[in-house]
Amino acid sequence: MNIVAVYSDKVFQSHEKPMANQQVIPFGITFVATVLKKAGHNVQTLFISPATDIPQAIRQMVEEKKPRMILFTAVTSQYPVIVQAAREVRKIDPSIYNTLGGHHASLAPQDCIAEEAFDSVCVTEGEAAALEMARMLESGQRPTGIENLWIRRADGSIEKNPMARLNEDLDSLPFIDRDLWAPWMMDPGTILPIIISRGCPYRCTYCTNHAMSKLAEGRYLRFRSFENILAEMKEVLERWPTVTQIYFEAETFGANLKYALNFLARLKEFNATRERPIEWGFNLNVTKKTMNNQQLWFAMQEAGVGYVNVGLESGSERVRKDVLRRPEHSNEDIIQFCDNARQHGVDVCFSVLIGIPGETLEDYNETVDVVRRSDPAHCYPYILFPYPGTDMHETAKKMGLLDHAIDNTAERSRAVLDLPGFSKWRIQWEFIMFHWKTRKGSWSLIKRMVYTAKNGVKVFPNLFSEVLHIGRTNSLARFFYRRLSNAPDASSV
Ligand code: B12
Ligand code: SF4
Repeated sequence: MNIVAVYSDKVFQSHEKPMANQQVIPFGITFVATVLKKAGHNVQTLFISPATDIPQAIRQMVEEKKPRMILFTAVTSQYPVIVQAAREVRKIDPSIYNTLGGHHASLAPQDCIAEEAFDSVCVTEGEAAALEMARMLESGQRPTGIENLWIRRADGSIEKNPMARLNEDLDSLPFIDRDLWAPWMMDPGTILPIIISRGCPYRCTYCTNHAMSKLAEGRYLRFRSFENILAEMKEVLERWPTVTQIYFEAETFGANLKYALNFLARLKEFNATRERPIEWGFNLNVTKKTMNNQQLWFAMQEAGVGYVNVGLESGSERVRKDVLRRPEHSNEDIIQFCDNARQHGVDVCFSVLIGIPGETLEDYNETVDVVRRSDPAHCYPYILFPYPGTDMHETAKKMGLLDHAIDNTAERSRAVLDLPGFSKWRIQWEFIMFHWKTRKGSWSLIKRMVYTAKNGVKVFPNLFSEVLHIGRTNSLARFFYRRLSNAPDASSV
């Protein structure tokens, strides 16, 4: 059966090849598409960006690929785009079966199934549900009685099926089929991500994990075995021998320290067999288990870990503990963590939230101070966006911050909440001025200016994408950008 998987994003690299590299492959829908392909279906993809003429792209896709079923996925901010695409499909051929999955669908299924352009909505994991849907459609039946699915019946009523247990054996899943996105990708052979786990043991209020963990029975935090990951690594490196970096996607690598230490020892062995060692990257939380753990730092150095992504989120200990429910640590711990990383040759890349409900300008100034004192190699500021289904969304609602519709066109770079102690305009200003303030004394004036201008442009994602497009297609612009900012790549956002 012909099936098309549709994914959208607010940023594009160039009009012809909107996806930068494998780092932006959406794992969720790709797992679903891969199991369908392995079951013998003809699965193709469509990527939608702000440069896409949606009616025209959908018409062309329907005419050329003749799908019987379309898989849609969306984060909250992309949902309106995906709805528009699904409605276009309906207009052209109402017999095509539209199904939606992903985090927004899982956490707001009642809203999504109310949208008539979708025939069904998948809550949490979708591999088994999609296989069953495709089997029924292929045999001429209307999908019904499938676990994890909310299905619109012919009479318009909604069938809410029970939830399946989470898949606790991640090794049972196939390796994602990365070639599915090849037609849209600019640079598949430089850096690639490998997903090594699902779930997270923490319950941060602004993240979807605490909400997702309540939806289905079964162990929420699951890891793949190293053997299984190694087999995927070998396969992808054979396919793209030019790859120099592998990013292991796990919510937090240090969640299971025994697993992490064994993993690093195996990576060291792996790199020892290679002429050109691979640089590794992970997500890592600052916790009592990780921050001063010399065994862990030494193991990372030996394995060739180049960088770790760390969620600082706020420099206010009160905001971290009482508002964000972050794993507990002090600001001094973070500074020590960064020192440890430097000593072991590991770059730290912070992410920081600005405009958190309950945050004041004074709290935010503490963030600036902690970033300055920690001096991480990279630091990305994001403006908080409250996702439906999360505790943070409830807090924002109770504070009366969501009484108006919120703008989702520039998620995380455009201020959406007007806080009592931190106005919307001030949040926006601080986002733009982030590098200017935090890198005073550590970066050159010109580099601070380039990064400040870059954050200013990010407030307008279409403009930002057009700048990326010029940077990608014009070698002079690319040269100057690199010289001025000392940035690894124009695509790094
Ligand atoms: C890797 C990752 C990325 C990658 C890949 C993007 C992607 N869409 O996968 C990158 C770096 C590009 C990225 C970017 C962004 N991300 Co992100 N990302 C993640 C992360 C850490 C892992 C996602 C993942 O692979 N999970 C594992 C897979 C297997 O699970 P899954 O995605 O849930 O998929 C399963 C089911 O949902 C379902 N399913 C999914 N799609 C479909 C479709 C159909 C038809 C069916 C039947 C089933 C189905 O089946 C899948 C397999 O079982 C999650 C956090 C998390 N807990 O998952 C955040 C997360 C998904 N990201 C998030 C956000 C907000 C973003 C950005 C908007 C950030 C930004 N401002 O730039 C962008 C949006 C990109 C986009 N256009 O979607 C939020 C979404 C919250 C929300 N409710 O909207 C999350 C949940 C993190 C958070 N803060 O809570 N992200
Ligand atoms: S540690 Fe990270 S992934 Fe885990 S719940 Fe907190 S924000 Fe989400």
